[in-house]
Amino acid sequence: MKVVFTDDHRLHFAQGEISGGEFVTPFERPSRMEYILRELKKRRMDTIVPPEPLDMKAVARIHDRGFLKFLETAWDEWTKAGYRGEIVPTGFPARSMQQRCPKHIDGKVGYYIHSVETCITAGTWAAACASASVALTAQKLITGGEKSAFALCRPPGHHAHDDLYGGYCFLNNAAIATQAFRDSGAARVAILDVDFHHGNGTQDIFYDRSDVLFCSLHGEPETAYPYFLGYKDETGAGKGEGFNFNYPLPAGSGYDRWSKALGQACGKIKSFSPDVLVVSLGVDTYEKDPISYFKLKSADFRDYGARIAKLKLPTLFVMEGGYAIEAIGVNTVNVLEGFLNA
Ligand code: SP5
Ligand code: ZN
Repeated sequence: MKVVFTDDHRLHFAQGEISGGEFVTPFERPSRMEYILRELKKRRMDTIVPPEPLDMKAVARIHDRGFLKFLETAWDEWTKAGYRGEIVPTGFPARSMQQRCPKHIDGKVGYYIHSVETCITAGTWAAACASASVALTAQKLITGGEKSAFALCRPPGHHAHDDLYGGYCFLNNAAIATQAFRDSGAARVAILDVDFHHGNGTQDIFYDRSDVLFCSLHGEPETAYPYFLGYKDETGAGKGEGFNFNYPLPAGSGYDRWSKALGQACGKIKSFSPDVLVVSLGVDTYEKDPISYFKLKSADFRDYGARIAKLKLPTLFVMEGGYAIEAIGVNTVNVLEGFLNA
C-alpha cells in the first residue's frame, strides 16, 4: 500500500492547547507522524509518495470561500492587530445572536471556530494545505487503479465543517477526497469514521446528500467531544435521509461492543454498494489514549483492518486522531496490515 506523506505538516505546531483551563502542549503534535513512519519502515510498508501541489479547486468544492480566505490570512491579520500569542477566539455567534462575519480579526476567529482548543499559528495554513494535498494525491492513486492507499495526513480533518475549524482540524481531508472521487467518476462513496470522536464536520458536509454515505463510531455526545453532534437519531436530511448513521458508544466500551457497531456500519456500507470507501482512521479508540475512553487493544486494530478488507472495496485510509504517542504507530499500521493480510 502506498503511503502519501510530506514533512510540511511540521509547519503547524501550536505551542498551546487549552485543556482543563490550562495551556498545555497540544496532544496533536508533529511527533505523532514520526512514530507512524517508524512503524511503517519497520514492517517494510514504507513506499512513501510525496503529494502533488494542492488543487485548490478541489478544496473549494467542500469549503466556503470566506472560510478559506480567513484561514489563509488569519495569521497576518492577527499579528497586524498587534497580538503576540497564538490565535485564540474571545467571542462567538452563540444562540440568539447574529450569524454575520465581522471585519475585525477577533470577530472573524469567533465566527469560524467551533472549539477553542485549536490554535492557529504562522504555519497552520501551509500545513493544512499540505495535508489536503496528501489526501488528494492518495485519492488519485486509487482513481488510477490502486486497491488501497494511506493518506498520512496531519493536521487531521474530520472535525472541520465547510466553514468551521476546531478539534485540531482546519480542512476536511476525508471530505475533500470524497468529493474528488465523485468528481472523477465514482457514483457513490461511503465514509467510515472510526476515530474515537464523532466526525461532525464530515457528517455536516454530506448530511443532505444521497451519493455519500457517512457512518461513524464514537464516544456518545452526552459525555464526549465534540458534544454537539453525533447522536443516533441524526440520520440525514432531505435527499440525504437514510444516508447517515451514528454509532455512539458509552465510556469504557471495549472491542466487543465496538466491533458489533462496526458490523452494523459495514452492513449499511454493503447495502449502499459504493464504488469506493474512505476510512477516517483515528486510533484514539486505544485503551491508553490520553483524551478518550474506549478500551481497544493493539491486536483489535489488526482485526478490524481485516474486517474492513472484507467489504472488498477500493479503500482510502485518511489519518485522523490518536494521541497515545508511543502506540500510535503500532495501532495505525496494525489496521493497514490487517487490511492487507485479510
Ligand atoms: C482529530 C481528533 O481526534 N480531534 C480531537 C479533538 C479533541 N478536542 C478536545 C480535547 C479535550 C482534551 N481534554 C484533555 C483531558 C485530559 N485528561
Ligand atoms: Zn479523535
